[in-house]
Amino acid sequence: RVSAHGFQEPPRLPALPLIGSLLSLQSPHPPHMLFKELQEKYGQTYSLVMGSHCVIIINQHAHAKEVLLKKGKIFAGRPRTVTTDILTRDGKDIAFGNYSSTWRFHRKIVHGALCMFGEGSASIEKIICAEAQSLCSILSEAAVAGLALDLSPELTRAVTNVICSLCFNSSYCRGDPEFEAMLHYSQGIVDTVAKDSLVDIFPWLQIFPNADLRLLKQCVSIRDKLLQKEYDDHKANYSDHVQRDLLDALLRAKRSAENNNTAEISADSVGLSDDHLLMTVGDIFGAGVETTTTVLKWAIAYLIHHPQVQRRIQEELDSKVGGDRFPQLSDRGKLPYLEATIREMLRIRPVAPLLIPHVALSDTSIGNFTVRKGTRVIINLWSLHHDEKEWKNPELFDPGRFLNSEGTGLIIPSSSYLPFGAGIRVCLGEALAKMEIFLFLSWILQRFVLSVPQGHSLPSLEGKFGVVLQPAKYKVNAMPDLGWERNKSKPC
Ligand code: HEM
Ligand code: PLO
Repeated sequence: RVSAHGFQEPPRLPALPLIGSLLSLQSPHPPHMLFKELQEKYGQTYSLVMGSHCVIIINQHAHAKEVLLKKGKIFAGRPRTVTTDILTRDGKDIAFGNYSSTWRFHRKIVHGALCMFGEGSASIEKIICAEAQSLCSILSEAAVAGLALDLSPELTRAVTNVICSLCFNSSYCRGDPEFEAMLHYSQGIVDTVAKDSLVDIFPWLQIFPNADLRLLKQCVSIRDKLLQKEYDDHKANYSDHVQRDLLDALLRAKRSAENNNTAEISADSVGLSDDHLLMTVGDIFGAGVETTTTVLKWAIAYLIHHPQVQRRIQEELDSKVGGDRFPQLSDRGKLPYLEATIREMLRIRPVAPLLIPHVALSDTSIGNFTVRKGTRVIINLWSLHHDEKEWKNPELFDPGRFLNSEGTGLIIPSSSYLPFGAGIRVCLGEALAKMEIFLFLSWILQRFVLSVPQGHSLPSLEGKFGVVLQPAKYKVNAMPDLGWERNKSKPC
């Protein structure tokens, strides 16, 4: 259908009454791959019906950028779904909360608090390095004992402690039962949340609502108890004169709203209720843990598959940092190959392959397609990052594609690259995540050679689809790097 202005409806997958497009979506592949395949038949941008909702799927960067950047404000909405409402007390957080003045206010406070610890700031670097140090000691112990290690719990603890410091000014020791509980509930949430919005289109995941919903509610209730405990402690020890962490920053905003407002405008009505504060800090904590840990697990899996890449990073570390000191943030500019490898990891296995769904807040258009208010828009980052027209051999893991022809400087060879999204809903933790990934990887690779333990197979590179794309479990052999041992004279 073409309108008088040349606008038309996007191609639509066949839809049946009630079940929408479900039948066309039966596939053994996860949604991001299926959506990529469907382009062949329906074009790069198409729509489907999901229950009573119209969903547009975008598989190309021009339309993705129109949604995220050019018309970012129009597409800044988020859908309400059963599972995210359970997680976030009906969207009282940042990531799953709809566009509103409360949402803008919370993003601003968090942004400010993260900047305070931000790039170049000594404190965040120190916190990450202390965790990297402790992670490396555990790797050393395992190496001495000749143990094959599942790195996941230790990586998660290191990353969790960084975000714990930022959010709550606290950290977990090895074997802390609260940490074990956190690992468990967080995985339960990742396994069940946002499947309604991203995935209730998919019949093979419709074992829902029973078991999944029960698990989600259980996990959320454990998480909420932990969050509440931190909240109560912080409230009890709050002082206007010291800001220890993000929770203090949120409490300060709440206090100042309470002090400045007249009786009619309460802190609650500007979105500074206890629920809002808890959900915001829960978001940052959850995102802070699950995303960075996932990237590090993918990174190590790929480095084991590609020992030549690992070697080249180690040579770069040897020559630019050496063995007399540990890597630091100011080395980032000197280590282009490591940076290129991190970029390539975020391309080939994007953490959030479908971002979080966006919603059109008014009638609008994408390219020549009309879009009605309320339409959900899914940006398929997987398609953007694996687009054959944009990337040579997109399935190939090749950090070199992010280097200039001399191999000395970094480039972004295609605009079809948005690992953190873009525009008004861009990731809030991009700078923090990049610092952590760089420091953890450089510390580990300065000292250890990672490989598959004898008798084990190479890690699977197939992701498990969910709100984050997680790698399967695997074991690693971490051998002290002889180069490091040789070079080391006085570790600081
Ligand atoms: C949103 C990627 C780490 C906090 C997002 C989105 C992506 C993303 C793709 C969705 C953008 C959209 O819907 O358009 C990543 C990647 C990470 C990472 C690849 C690690 C490498 C983090 C960290 C934090 C964080 C460490 C917390 C400190 C958030 C928040 C949002 C978000 C709060 C929601 C923003 C909003 O809806 O306004 N991230 N993220 N992320 N991220 Fe990250
Ligand atoms: C991860 C499990 C936690 O227990 C709760 C949580 C909160 C925020 C979510 C995060 C989970 C997954 C990754 C998300 C993040 C907000 C932004 C981030 C969705 C569900 C991304 C990558 O978009």
